[in-house]
Amino acid sequence: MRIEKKQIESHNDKYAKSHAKSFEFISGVLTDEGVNVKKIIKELVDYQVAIPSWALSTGSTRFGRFPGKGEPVTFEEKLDDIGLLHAINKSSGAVSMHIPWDIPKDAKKVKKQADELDIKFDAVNSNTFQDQPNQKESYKFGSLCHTDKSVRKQAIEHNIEVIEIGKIVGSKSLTVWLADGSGFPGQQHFAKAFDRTLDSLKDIYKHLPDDWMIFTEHKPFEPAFYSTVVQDWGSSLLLAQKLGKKAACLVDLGHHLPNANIEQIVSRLIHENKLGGFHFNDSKYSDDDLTVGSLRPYQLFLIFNELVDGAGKELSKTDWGWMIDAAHNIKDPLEDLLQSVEAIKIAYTQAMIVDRKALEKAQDANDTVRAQEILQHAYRTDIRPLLAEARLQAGGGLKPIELYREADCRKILSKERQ
Ligand code: PSV
Ligand code: MN
Repeated sequence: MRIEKKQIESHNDKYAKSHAKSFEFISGVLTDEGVNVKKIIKELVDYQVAIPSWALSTGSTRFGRFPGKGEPVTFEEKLDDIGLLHAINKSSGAVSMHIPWDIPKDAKKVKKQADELDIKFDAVNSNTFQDQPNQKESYKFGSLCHTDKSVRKQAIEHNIEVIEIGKIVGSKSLTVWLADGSGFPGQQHFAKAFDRTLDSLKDIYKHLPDDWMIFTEHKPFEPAFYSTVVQDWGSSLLLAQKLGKKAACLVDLGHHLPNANIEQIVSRLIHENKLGGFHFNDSKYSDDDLTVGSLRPYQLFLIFNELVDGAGKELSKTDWGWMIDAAHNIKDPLEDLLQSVEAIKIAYTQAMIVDRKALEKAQDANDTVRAQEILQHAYRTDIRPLLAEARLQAGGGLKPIELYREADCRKILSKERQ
């Protein structure tokens, strides 16, 4: 399904008056505060968030799956869904592929389809956490860390194949998340498992094109419930430092033990020039993979506050990767993704309006109260009309979820994919 320009325009006409009123109001307020509204709008038009190909259909818990209607099956259909999202919000112009879940039948053809939909290829993800049919060796006891050389070799070759597919579609980074670890004390020698992982990654690194990055993604537990080889940002940083300048760390917001100060981790990685990218999601317990910003929007804002501070330029101009990694068990996945992208851009915009000079002054003077006031003032400012204005200027819809529903997208997709 493709949404027509006319549909978007008539949707925008309906809300034009109320949008103009709220946009004018907040622009005036921010301008008075010294914010360059035009610059922010331009950045909001440029800043894109990659949609994971694996999040376009209903996910599952281990207790069941309740699939929705009209969900994509082939990678081509998944791309079409991202194209639909991007037409609506003009902010989802990238896809993150997971191999072999997404081996495109014809990579060149898929690249053409993506170009037509104005979609770029963000990081490609390898998968050595599951055995595939006809696979020679099993990953039951790990992949890149495995004690058996032939298993490691198979996992290395898989990553190299993923790079090759990524090269055809124009991707520039490889994300490696490993389930490698152990289920019980004594099962695995921590140091040896780490060394084997590093050696395997070194082999993959050798095949990385010069303009590519490899991202190591940490996670404290699951599926390994006693130890995980790359369990935290410390191990991830060690690997990235030992691999070289084409390696950096990927931060998945759900991959931290409860109450971890993620914004401080982000700051530290930026400081060491080792931040690679993000997997955005939200959670109450651990890796819940919920809609971004649905539970801890203030934390998300604080993370973006560090990003804006550390980048020293527009985030769209950095080479950091911006991806969502979520699962949708209850909601329509496309509506959920529209909400996630919106939440990311809200947090980013709030971070852009922080009075950074005043914050620095307050920090230097140990004025804790002032510092908190400055951050919370930005966080509590309703900047949503700026996002709507950016979408309007880019040719998207003023109210993404409303537009998606008005255009009956899910019903049409269900009919098309019966
Ligand atoms: C693992 O939990 C993870 O966050 C990795 O990024 C995987 O690639 C992804 O989820 C799979 O859904
Ligand atoms: Mn992830």
